[in-house]
Amino acid sequence: HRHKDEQVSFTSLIVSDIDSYLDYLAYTYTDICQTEIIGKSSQGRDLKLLKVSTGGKGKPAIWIDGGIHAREWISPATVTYILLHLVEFRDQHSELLDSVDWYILPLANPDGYEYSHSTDRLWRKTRSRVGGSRRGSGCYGVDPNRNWDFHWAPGSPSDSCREDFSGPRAFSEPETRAMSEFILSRQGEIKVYLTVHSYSQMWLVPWGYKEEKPRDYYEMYTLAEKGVEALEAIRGTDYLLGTAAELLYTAPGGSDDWAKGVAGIKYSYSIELPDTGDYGFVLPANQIEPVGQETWAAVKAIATHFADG
Ligand code: ING
Ligand code: ZN
Repeated sequence: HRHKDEQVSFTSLIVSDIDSYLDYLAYTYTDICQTEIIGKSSQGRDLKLLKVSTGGKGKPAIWIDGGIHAREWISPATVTYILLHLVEFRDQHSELLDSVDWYILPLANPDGYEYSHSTDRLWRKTRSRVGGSRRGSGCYGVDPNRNWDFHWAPGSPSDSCREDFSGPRAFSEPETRAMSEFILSRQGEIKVYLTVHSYSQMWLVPWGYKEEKPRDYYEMYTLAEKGVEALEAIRGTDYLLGTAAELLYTAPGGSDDWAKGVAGIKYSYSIELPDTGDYGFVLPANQIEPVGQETWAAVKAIATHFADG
């Protein structure tokens, strides 16, 4: 291989920390946990999801993914924290577990995550080879939050070096394709799509690709408000609630827009975890617990809405 350094022929310890924890949960709590490899990354890493369910058919399900962007380390940590509480403290919310199924993918972009640990702390994208010799740019990676097939916007080949390169085509990345295929295979069942990013302390509601709001924006906003209120009640962390276009910028090809626009998941949100910029992406590890705790409170509040019927 010409790009030997980019091939995975070693065990990646950072990624396997999280993978092993999912395996641990699956073999310790066999009655409610099940791992599933929903696909592979460009470099061949597993995309490992944990399903948490007490069984029975026709229950609403909640999807949560973390780590779409490599450098947002607080995201996989928080999603893993949520998983820990959901499973290991199951007795504290048994009614919730009895009425809602969970699909949780803590590490949606394992190649990028590994690369941000080994080589470039602020890497955002995947690690696919998009700017090969034919295209000329020699750059790697696609922004997996611009790559979803809903109002996907092509860039020019010379854009492949950009941090928000949308890819040579929609779903060019095996990571976004695998997630989308899994979600479509559970269409109708998944009632909430949550994707966890950082940073800026915002609860983002579609659309991200344009400034107009969905027809049912008020309902989406009202449920999100319950999540934000529960979150803020823990330690007073301030969150802004609104559309990405309103609070940040318009951006096509995002996963939350696709989940709503294509998969038909009414309640689809992107959560931007702390902080607001002091540490930014390089949030200290001592923030994992408090951020995990408050985010879990928000997720529980959202899930309770479906437990009530
Ligand atoms: N921010 C998101 C990004 O992908 C976003 C914000 C979410 C835009 C959803 C559009 C749709 O740019 C981070 N921090 O990744
Ligand atoms: Zn992000």
